[in-house]
Amino acid sequence: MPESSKSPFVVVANRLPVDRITTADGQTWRRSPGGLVTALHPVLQAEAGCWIGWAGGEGEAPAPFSLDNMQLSPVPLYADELRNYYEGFSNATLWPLYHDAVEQPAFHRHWWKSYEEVNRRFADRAAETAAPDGVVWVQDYQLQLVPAMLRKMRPDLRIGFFLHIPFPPAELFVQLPKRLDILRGLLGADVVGFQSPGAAQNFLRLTRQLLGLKPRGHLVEAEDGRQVRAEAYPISIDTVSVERVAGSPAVHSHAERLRKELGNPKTVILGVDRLDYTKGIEQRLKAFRELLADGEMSVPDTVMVQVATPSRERVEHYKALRRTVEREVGRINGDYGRLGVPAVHYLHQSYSREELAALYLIADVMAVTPFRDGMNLVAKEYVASRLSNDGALVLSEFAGAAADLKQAFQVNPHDLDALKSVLLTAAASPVEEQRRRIKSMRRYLRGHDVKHWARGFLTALGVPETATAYDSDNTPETST
Ligand code: ADQ
Repeated sequence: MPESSKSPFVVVANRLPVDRITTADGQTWRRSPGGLVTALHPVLQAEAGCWIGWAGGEGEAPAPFSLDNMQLSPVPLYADELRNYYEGFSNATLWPLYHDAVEQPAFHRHWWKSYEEVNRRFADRAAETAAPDGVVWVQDYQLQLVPAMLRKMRPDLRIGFFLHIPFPPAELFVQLPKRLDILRGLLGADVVGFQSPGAAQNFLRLTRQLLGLKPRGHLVEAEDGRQVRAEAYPISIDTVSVERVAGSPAVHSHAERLRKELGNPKTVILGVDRLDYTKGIEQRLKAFRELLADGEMSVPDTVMVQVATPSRERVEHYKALRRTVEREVGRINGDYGRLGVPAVHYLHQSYSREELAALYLIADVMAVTPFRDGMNLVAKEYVASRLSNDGALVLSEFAGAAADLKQAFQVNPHDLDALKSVLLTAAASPVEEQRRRIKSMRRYLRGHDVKHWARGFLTALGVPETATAYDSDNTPETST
């Protein structure tokens, strides 16, 4: 690649922030509506930046292209790599292990080999793409080896890494057969960012325990003598744009229609999660079933809407979870529903931001009860959408979001009785109390949005304030 077309700012993530769409004129790309791209798009634009990632699909990758002034550099993933690197080591080893081993992590040596190979491919691409003395920001657990691999090839770069999921305590992490490679991979970065201070502490403690390093405060000197910063930068949402969607007349009329279709119940309890065993969906359904059985709640006064976004459908744990959740929904509806009036409305589908916003508007109680979650943006989106300041958020203590949303009705989701009782309390909470809680959380989210997050991280990485003090309209657009 000629020097002149290299990028001073490069993002490396497993996925590119685009979706392939088909129009009358053929195939094209559309920016996906995720929070990460919303936060980084202005920096990428201002800095002629490039995003490296997988474009979806199996086999050969499309040629690099640009969209909304971002350079996009697709990396191929082949069928065996999707099985071994992605579904295997990333989603059946690291994902469960990093989430408190809620499900048993599986270890296979050929998964690791593939993880290394794919990480090497991403690192090579970043090394080719980054301009001299540039900044590279690597994202998430699929790419933990990239910082060290890249550092070896390009010692001139400033390298950041952000982990979107929890980082486990030593007792769990030491189970990982390749634990030293992972730690050394991360230590290749100048700044390693986590969702919570506890996760950063877990990491720093492990550098002492497994590598004999001497962390001090947020810093640790790596084996090659560099200072590495490990600290919490809790991610957030694009608050203003969530508010804008929630305030639109079209979303309001959609919400009214939805509520009517549900039979105008007194209380709607909503869950919105990827269909993932970390999210506590089963336990939440069980709590609702017991409340109906106890006569504490009744249909049609109260109904539950559970959106379970399709996810990782080829991984065994996910197939099993889907069966269990759907069996539980069937059981509840069989026992407590009536013709045309189910107790649980279960939706295994993806939705637009507008449709999700309409659901947030009809939710009197939003139940976000993961067993473990890096942050949980759904909780933040719900709060920001409640422009009328009413509504009640039930939030697990084990979501990263619990540290930010302190006025939520917090609960230990492992304690079924506590979960039942907090759902009742939230549903019956006086509107003045709801307003006090929601208002204060909304205020917090205004000051702590996703741009604040990106700015905090990039400032720690030494990217000048001017490059991160951006503001622009981030509405995704379609382009060829
Ligand atoms: P996730 O585990 O995917 O993210 P979450 O933070 O809740 O969890 O983000 C989900 C996003 O997907 C939200 O923005 C939500 O609106 C959207 N979404 C959910 N269901 C949808 C549906 N049916 N249709 C369309 N969109 C849907 C990981 C970590 C989290 C961390 C984030 C960001 O597991 O802990 O908060 O990354 O760092």
